Formats: sequence, structure tokens, C-alpha cells
Amino acid sequence: MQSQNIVLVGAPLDCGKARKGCLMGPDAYRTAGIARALTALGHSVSDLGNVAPDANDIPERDGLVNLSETIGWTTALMRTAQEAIQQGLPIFMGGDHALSLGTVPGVAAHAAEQNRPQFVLWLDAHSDFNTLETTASGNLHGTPLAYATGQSGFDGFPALPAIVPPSQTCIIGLRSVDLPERELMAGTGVRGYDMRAIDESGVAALLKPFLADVAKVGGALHVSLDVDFIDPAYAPAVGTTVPGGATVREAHLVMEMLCDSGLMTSLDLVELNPMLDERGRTAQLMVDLAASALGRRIFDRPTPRMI
Ligand code: 5AB
Ligand code: MN
Ligand code: MN
Ligand code: MN
Repeated sequence: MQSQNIVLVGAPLDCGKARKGCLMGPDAYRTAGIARALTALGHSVSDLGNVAPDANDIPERDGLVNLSETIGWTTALMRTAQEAIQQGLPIFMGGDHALSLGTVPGVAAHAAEQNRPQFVLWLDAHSDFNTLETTASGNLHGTPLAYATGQSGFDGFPALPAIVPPSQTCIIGLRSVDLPERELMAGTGVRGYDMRAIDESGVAALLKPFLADVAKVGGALHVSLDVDFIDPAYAPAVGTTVPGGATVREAHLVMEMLCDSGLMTSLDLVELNPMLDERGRTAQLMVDLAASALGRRIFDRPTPRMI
């Protein structure tokens, strides 16, 4: 793979749900050696440090968790994402999945300026397709894909600088979708593959046609990797565990195929809660997956080291 300028951005937001701990994510990735791993692959790596949320005076709303803070992160991250992607390939180190409310529209705005269609690959047990109107939990980490694809029901959030058409998104790993999410997604053209589809056809057969569509039109590809895409047996450090997830190899294969495609232009690593980890193994796995997406081959993998 060609050498890239990789831009690490820490997004320690922890407001997208009630359980705390994701704010430690960026430092867990740093401690697990993300910069070292990517530098070893021949990339140049810079770390912009951690983003902070914007202040605003948006009132809280009943039934929604931390609305004002989440919007503060959204505006800050939209701006940061637009800046970071001008310097290379940004990796947004979360933080919970509410960070994608900012990162996806931010990178999409950059693609729009370049007249490139923006695509999104969502690797997640969940579809994250609730709106402020449909969410039953009030947890806004369950909403970013609906927002980024321009669904209504996001009063108080900033106007989108660019919309990702639903037909340019693909979700892989699904095994927990709320009824309103299913209804909202139906007919939008979102490609959603559940774990059964992976079991039956293998993850490669699902991913290939999507990557071909991105390549055909010279699209930009944002990848949003939620820890809970992976089975909790391998990736315990997440609040929203759902059994029956992707294996370590299935996750690596997705990353290796992304690498071979040369299409990935930005990446979110989200939902890591280091409080729930076991000797850093989930943080390490996420770093290893990022390394696979950026050129590490199985035979170059270093012997694991306890951190
Ligand atoms: B995650 C649920 N659909 O809205 C909701 O972990 C779960 O970023 C959302 O994928 C999970 O609260 C959000 C039940
Ligand atoms: Mn998610
Ligand atoms: Mn999830
Ligand atoms: Mn989660």
C-alpha cells in the first residue's frame, strides 16, 4: 500500500449514552501503540490531540440524553473532520458512536467540495438509524447514520454541510435493530447485512459489490468501526454487547479487503470502553484492525505484547 499521511484525532466524547468510560478511548489507542503500528507500515503519522466540544445554549429535551453536549461535539467534530481530511487520512479515535454525527458530515463536506460521491461503510451490531423522534433509549449514539443520511427528526442539530445518500451506505454485522429503525431504513436503499448473511455467504461476498460501486464512481469511503461489530468474546470492552458478532478473522478480512481496494479515505474507531476491557485486549484488537486496513499483512504481524 502507498504511504499515507495519517492524522489521528482524539474524540473523547462520552455523552451518547449513560454508561461512562468511552472518554478514555483515545488514550487507550495511543497506549496500545496505534501511531507506532502505523508508522511501522511506512506511513507518516501525526496526532492532532483531543478535540473538545463547542459550547452552546441548546436546552435539554425530555427523553434525550445529553442533547446539548452531543450537539456541541457535533459542531466541533464537523469542523475538525473537514480540516483533518485536508491533511491526509483521518482516524477518529472515540469516544462513543455519537462522534459520527460530526465526522461523517464533516468528511462528506470535503468530498462534496471535490465533487466526489461520499460512501459510508458501517461495521456495527446496530444500525444507528434512530432519530430524536424515534429513539426509545434517548441515547444519541444510536442515531448518527440517520442524521448523516439526511433523515428528518434532528431539531437543534446543525444543518448538514453535505448529505450521504442512503444508497451510498452499507451496514455489515447487524443483529440488533429497533422497529422504527427498520421502518425508517426500508425503501431508502441502505444496504444492511445481518450476521446471518455473513454466516451464509461470507463477509467477502457482501463487501465486494459495495467496494466495486465505490470504485466505479471514484468515491470517497468513510469506514465507521463500532467495537460491537466484533463478537464480545473477542472484544469485551463495549457497553452494548450483543452475542453472535463477527469473529476476529471476519473483522480482519474486511480490513484487509479495504486495504487492497485502496478506497478508504477516513476511519472512525468507536465505542471502546477501556473500563470494561481485559488487559487491553480490545484496544489492541482495534489497533490491529486499523493496521490491517492500512497495509499490515498476516505474515508481518508482530508477536503480541501485553500492555
Ligand atoms: B451503537 C439502540 N438501538 O437506540 C438504541 O452502540 C442501541 O453506537 C444503540 O451502535 C446502539 O439505544 C448504539 C437500542
Ligand atoms: Mn454504533
Ligand atoms: Mn453498536
Ligand atoms: Mn455501542
